[in-house]
Parts: sequence; C-alpha cells; structure tokens
Amino acid sequence: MNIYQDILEKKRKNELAIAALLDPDSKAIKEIKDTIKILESSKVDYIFVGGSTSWKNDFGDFIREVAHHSSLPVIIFPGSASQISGYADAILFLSLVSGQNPQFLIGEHIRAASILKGMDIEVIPTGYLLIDGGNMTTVEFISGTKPIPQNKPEIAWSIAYASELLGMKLIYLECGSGAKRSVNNALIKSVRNYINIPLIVGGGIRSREEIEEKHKAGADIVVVGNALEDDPEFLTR
Ligand code: 1GP
Repeated sequence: MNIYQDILEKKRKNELAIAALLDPDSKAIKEIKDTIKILESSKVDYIFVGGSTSWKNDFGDFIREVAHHSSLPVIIFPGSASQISGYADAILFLSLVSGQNPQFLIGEHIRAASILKGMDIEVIPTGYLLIDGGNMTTVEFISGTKPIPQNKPEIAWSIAYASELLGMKLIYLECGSGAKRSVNNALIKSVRNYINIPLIVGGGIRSREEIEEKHKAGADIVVVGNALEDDPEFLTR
C-alpha cells in the first residue's frame, strides 16, 4: 500500500483520518499487543511511532513489536535520525520549518540519508510547524525553537506554503504532546486555505468533538497520543 496515495485519496473524499501516536517513552513494550488490538477495533487509520526522546525503550525493539502486531499502516514520526527502522511502512521525513535550528531543518536528515538508502520504506517529506500550546513541551525544549503564537496565522500559513513550494508533501501543525491547548480552528483554516497538500494536526487533542472540529477546520489527519494513553478505548466508544 502506498501510504501517501492513501492519504491523498482520503483527502479527496474529505474523509477524516485518525493517527494514534505510540511514544516509546510512554508505553511498555509488553503493553503494545493489547493496545494495538484496541486501536484496530476503533476508528484509527494509521499508527504513528516516535517522540522527541527515546529513553525508556529501544526504538528498534519498540517498532518491531508494533509492526508485528499491527495490520494498520505503521508510520515513523521521528524525533531524530536514531528513530529509523525498516519494520515501518513509512516515515514522515520531518523538517522543523517553523524554527531556525539547522539540526532539525536539515542536519538529522543528512544523518538519516545513508540509513534510508536501500531501505524498503516510503519516505514522505513533511513540513513540521510548532505552534504555541500554552505550555513548554518536550519538542520545544529539545529542538530549542520557539513555537508560532496561535494568534499569528499569517506566520503559520507563510511557512506552510513556503514548505509546499519547496516540495514538502505534508504539513504538520503541532502543539506538542501534552499541550494545554490544541491548534485553534482559525489557524487551521487559514493554513488550509493557503496549501493544497494534506494537513496533519496534533498535540493536546483529547475528545471526539475536538477531533471532529479539527477535521471541519481543514485537518486531513488528526493525531492523538496522550488521550489514548490515558483511556485507550475512548475512540472505540
Ligand atoms: C504529538 O501531536 C502528537 O506530536 C500527540 O500529542 O499526546 O498531546 O495527543 P498528544
């Protein structure tokens, strides 16, 4: 299955897609099998695996276990070039375009290039924009970049559209895992109006209503992490 074609097809039909984020730092490897069983019976389309750090589990062991139990597409959402594995179906090749830190704009990518060469994995170039979610998140701290204020949509859409012009295939608006506030609908709408490529929104989304709102505002894929961590069955219900 070509994941990007699948994302485009869902966008064309205006179908909401949900991605469940499994972070190797917040889940024990032995819980993966049961978690995936629940995700497969809920309305989840993709499993994202990754995070800004990887202290608790070895990334390779973690993703191998996810891929072993999952019939859903497994997509790496990498925090660095250390989070790459051929067990995944695809990788979001994230460039942190809202910041000016060369390590996350192009540096990790150079490290990743020799690992990805010859690996049978779909690579999807993604412009990653950090948006202010009301608290300091791990991604903000680790990347050392400032998030875009929620009331400055013109900054967000300029960066998003510039990323599309540079050839990015997806835009990801991110408030950071555990954000107090998710990306507001006005900002999503304004970015949506400027870009043609699919839009991912994540960070601090905790309810079904919020997921639907983000979709209505223009998100093609909504990412949920912590809320599923706290209550794995909330999407099933
Ligand atoms: C992080 O957007 C994701 O990149 C998920 O955030 O854990 O807050 O749902 P949450």
